[in-house]
This record gives sequence, C-alpha cells and structure tokens, in this order.
Amino acid sequence: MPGTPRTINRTGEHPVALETTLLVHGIPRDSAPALARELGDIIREHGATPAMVGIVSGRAIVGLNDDELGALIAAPDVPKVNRANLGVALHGGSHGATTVSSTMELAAEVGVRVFATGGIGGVHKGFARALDISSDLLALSGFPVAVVTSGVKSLLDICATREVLETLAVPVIGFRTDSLPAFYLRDSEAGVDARFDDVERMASFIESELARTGRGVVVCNPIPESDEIDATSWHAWLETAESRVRERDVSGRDVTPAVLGELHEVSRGATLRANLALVRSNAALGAKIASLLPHSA
Ligand code: PSU
Ligand code: MN
Repeated sequence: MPGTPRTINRTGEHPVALETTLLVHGIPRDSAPALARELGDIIREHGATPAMVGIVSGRAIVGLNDDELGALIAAPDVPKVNRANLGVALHGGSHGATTVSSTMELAAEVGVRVFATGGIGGVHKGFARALDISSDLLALSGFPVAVVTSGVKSLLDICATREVLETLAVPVIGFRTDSLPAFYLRDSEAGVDARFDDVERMASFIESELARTGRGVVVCNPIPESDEIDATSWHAWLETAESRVRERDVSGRDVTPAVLGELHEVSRGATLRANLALVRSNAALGAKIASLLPHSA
C-alpha cells in the first residue's frame, strides 16, 4: 500500500499562511484569482512571504504555485476540507480547499506560525438542525499558529464561540480593539484577553505564547472603519439570507458557504466588498507580525 505523501513545503522567509476555502467557497469564483494575487502582493510588500495552502490531486501543499491555485479555483466541486476529512482527500487523491482548521494543521507541520484569513468558524446558532461547532476551534487549541481574523460572523453565536475558545485555552487578543469583532461589524458583545496597540509588542507576545503553549492565538483585527457595514442593513440582509438557505436543503459544512453566497446577493455585493477589504487588511497585519518573528520555527 502506498503511504500518504508528506506535505510539500514551499515556504519562504517569514511565511504567512493563507487558506483556500475562503477563495473557493467564500467568494464568487470570478473574484478569487484577483484576490489571491492581491493578498500575495500585500504580504510581500510588508516584508513577508505568502504561503497559500491547499490539496492538489491528493498532495497537501503549503505554498501553492499559481498553476496549482488556478486549478483549485477552476475545478468544479472542490471539497471543503477541514481536519476531519483532510485524510480522505489525501488518500483519495482529490483536490481540497482548506479551512482554517486544516490550514493550521498543515502550516504547523512545516513550521509556519502566522496565518491570515477572513473569519474563523465557531459555534452555530442551531440554525442547521444539529449541534454544529466548527473544527476551527479545536485546531486553534492544537497548533502553534497565530490566526489573524476579523472575528466571527453573527450568523454564528459569537458569545458561545468566545466561551469555547476560553475552554480550549486559546488566548484571544485584539489589535487596537477591546472586542472580538463580528466580521462586517467592528464590535460585538464578546471581549478579548488583551489589547495591543503596537505591532511589535503584539508580535513579541505571540512569539512567546506560541512557544510556551504549543497552542494557537486568535489575533482580532476589526474590518477597516471605512468598510464597516451598518448594523441595521447587516441584520436585515442576514435575516433574508438565512431564510433563503432554510428553504433549501443545506446542512453541515455547506451552511456557511450557502449563507455567504446569499448574503453577497441580497446585499448586492456590499458584503463581498467588505469581505475583500477585511481579508486584505488581515494579510497586511499578518505580514507585519510574521516579519517581526525570528526566521526559525
Ligand atoms: N467565515 C467566513 N468565510 C469563510 C469561512 C468562514 O467569513 O470562507 C470558512 C473558513 O475556511 C472557515 C470555515 O475555516 O469557513 C469554517 O467552516 P465550518 O463552519 O464548516 O467549520
Ligand atoms: Mn460545522
């Protein structure tokens, strides 16, 4: 029996991991190539190196090249791969778009300590007919990777997500914020364990905390003020998007992409524009942090 091939490590200096579920399932396909290019440019401009993570024909790759990424974006029905079904994709030789959880697992395997994304998964509100807690939360507790994120969308239960992170011993820190942000909105009712206003001090905390615990850190970076969506529109759009998804037969890991797709439509692109803006901002902050960490893992 052939063994499962090892993860391909194509990381450069001061790597910043990026996930592919965001590109393949989180935004319309035609927006993905430009966003991927922009994120790479932003990361390089800030003195770091992008490392896009994904599964191509059963090979886990940290540092996809343009052809591999293009293949993932173009292929129909690329599975959304979290830690639970990662091995299925590897063993079966399929493509896979990695979520926060599987991206963390693969990044940690090759010593990458910083990962920039949009939103993390969390505790669902019971919308999907069953208990649904993202595998991102356990991954945050299992791998020494700092995840730069604009928080948790309020299609999830933000306070419950915050509590589970605490139970799992994952520190939540805010960059120039006291609040765990709610993705399109800068604030939520949930707080952070510490606020940092200075990137150097934050990077120094991250470096020592990752080494001390072997667990992850959630780095909250609220959506830029100029891109924030007003709360009234957001709640109206979310209600419509959720009711549309409820009429379809969607469950499990298909719920988030389905709601996101409906939101982009209901808001006539406003949620998509906000989503792109916050991911760019997270890539910039992730790169600044990575550039301040010593090279060796
Ligand atoms: N939140 C977003 N956009 C996304 C995701 C979350 O705003 O694209 C993706 C991320 O890849 C995250 C995953 O890791 O969804 C969580 O999915 P689930 O709830 O099935 O664990
Ligand atoms: Mn789930």
